[in-house]
Parts: sequence; C-alpha cells; structure tokens
Amino acid sequence: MVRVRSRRAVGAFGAATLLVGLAGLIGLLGVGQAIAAPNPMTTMGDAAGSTGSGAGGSAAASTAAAGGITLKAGISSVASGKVAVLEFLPERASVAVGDPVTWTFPSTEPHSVTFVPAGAPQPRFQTDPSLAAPTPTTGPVTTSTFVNSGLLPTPTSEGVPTFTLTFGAPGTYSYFCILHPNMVGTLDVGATTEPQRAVTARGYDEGIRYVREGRAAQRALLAEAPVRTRNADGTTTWTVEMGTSTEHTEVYSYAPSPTTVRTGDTVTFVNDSAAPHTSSFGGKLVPLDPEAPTVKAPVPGPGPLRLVPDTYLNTGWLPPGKVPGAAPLAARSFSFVAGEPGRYEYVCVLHVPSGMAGSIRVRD
Ligand SMILES: [Cu+2]
Repeated sequence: MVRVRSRRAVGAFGAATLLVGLAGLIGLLGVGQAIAAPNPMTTMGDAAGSTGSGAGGSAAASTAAAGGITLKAGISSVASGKVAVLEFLPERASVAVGDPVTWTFPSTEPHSVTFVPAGAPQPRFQTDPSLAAPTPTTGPVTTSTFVNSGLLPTPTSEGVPTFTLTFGAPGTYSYFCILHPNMVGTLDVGATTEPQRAVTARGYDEGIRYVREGRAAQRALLAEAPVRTRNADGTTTWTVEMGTSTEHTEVYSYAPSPTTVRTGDTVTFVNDSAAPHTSSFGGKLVPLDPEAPTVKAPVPGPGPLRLVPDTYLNTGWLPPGKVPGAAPLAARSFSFVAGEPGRYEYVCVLHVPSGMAGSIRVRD
C-alpha cells in the first residue's frame, strides 16, 4: 500500500495559540469528561476539541440512545500543540446487526469513513477527488456495499459532523479514510453491541497514546538547533522542516526555525514529513482553498523567490518525503531569499486550521 498522506483542509485563519500541558491533552481528547459523565453518549458532541459541539453532537446522542455506538474519526486541535491523530478511535469495536454506528469528525483535519465491497481496491482521494463528496447507502451495509461519508468536516461544516450506518449482516468489516492510508478501522458486527462506556474508554486510551507519540516527535523537532550553511558570498542558508510525522500522527510545526536572518540569507523549506505542505506568505492575500491553482503551484513562479512585504508568495504543494517512492529532495524543497528587514509570516494553506504557521524576522 502506498502510504501517501495527503491533506485537504479549509477553514478560518485560526490563531495558533498553543495551550500545551495536560489540560490541553484532555481538552483535545475530550473523552476525560465523557468517561466521567453519567451518560457518556450525551457528551460525545462536546468531545470535539477545538471545533466545539453542534448539531452533530445531539445527533450522536440521539443515535447512541437508540442502542448503537459512537466512534471518532481522528482527533486534532490547535490546543493540542498542532498534533493530529490520524486514526479511528477506537480502532476496533463490536456492534450488533441493526444497531447504528455513528462516527463523529471532531478533527480539524478532514477524514472519511469509507467501506468498499470485500476484496475490492481502496479508492484514494488523491486519484479520485470526487470521493470528497459522500456516497450514501439506501439500506443497511453488507460486505458488498460501497459507502463513503465523503470528507468531513467540509469547509462549511458547522459543529461536529457525524455519519451513521447500520449493518445488515454479521461479519468483520474493515473501513478506511480516503485521505490517510494508515487510517483503518474494524467493526465486528454480530449479536451484541458493546457498551459505549467501553468504546469511549478504549478510544481515550488509544488517543492518549498517539497524542503522546506525536508530542514527543514535536518536542524533538522543536529542540533541534537551526540548521544553517555558510555560503561562499558570506550569506547563510537556513533549512526549515515542514512538520514531521509518526506512525499515528502528523505534527504541524515548522522547525527548527531561525529566529532572525539577515537580508540576503536564504531560507529553504524542506518537506520530510508524510503529508504535503505549503509555505505561503502574504497574510490576508493567502488564498484559503488548498485546491486553488495558485496554492498548488509556486507563486509567482519557481524559487528561489525574494521575500517582499505584503505580497503573496507561495511554495506550492511540496510533496511528502516520508513515503515510499517519495519525490527527490529538490522537488520537496523551496527557497526564499530574505529581502528588506521586517517580519514575514507564513502558513501552510493545507493545515491552517491545525495552526501550521511560522514567521521569519529579517534584519540588515
Ligand atoms: Cu501543512
């Protein structure tokens, strides 16, 4: 399986305030309160991290009240310190034939819940963008059903979107996310539905483990000293990593970041992660749609580009490096030359909702 991790996300340009620590961790997972609450189901909608609860929350509650279970399709939050868990939580659960299974989509990163007929290949958003739209079912799911939630949340989603299915025949069903090949879940459909409390607790344990994994990778990345190379002309080239990846997470931090560079220095962004990223300068001039041609391609053209204030400058999508058959380093790198002094803010258009942003200060 090709382990390309691509991302598509649109959203408001959120403030990248980081609330690290245990409170952030619990806030991210949300399930701490869910476990403690008398009725876990009614709090599932609040277990949404930064996105808050909404219509989806009450939908999940009413669904669960009917005897089904509720799972999460990924978790992430700016409050978590820019770590996104790319897993279904819990990864495996049991449900009775006919009982509803509801997935909530509390992540700032979009995901899908997609079932294909047994033995059929898994389609990918990267090769079939039409999969972003849902393909609903007309009845209970069987092992020969194709059903796809589409990518959720969408750019216009309010609250926490949910997706509910029932199953018409016993069996072991595996499902996946069209964006994240590592994201695979299993449902054991049979005679009994396990208690929501057990499902929630297991999802919580898995989520905690994965967030810790991502946070450790993030700490290691942020602890690295700025990478610099002296050039023959006396300038310096600085290398900045665009995030990093672990088995279950993506970390949306630019690092190691030089605090200050001099006019004439070069800043080279390199993507060694498992997801595509951009470095896009220009503040309000940066388009919010990752799929826009002016986001996918370098603007105004191939690098190196000179940093100019109040100007849209864009690397285009730099492909991931931590995947089999990754693009060569040159194709995953993009350079800017520091222009006049000032502070230059940049974001990853794909991961703005996850707080992926940075800045470069240029002085003479
Ligand atoms: Cu990104």
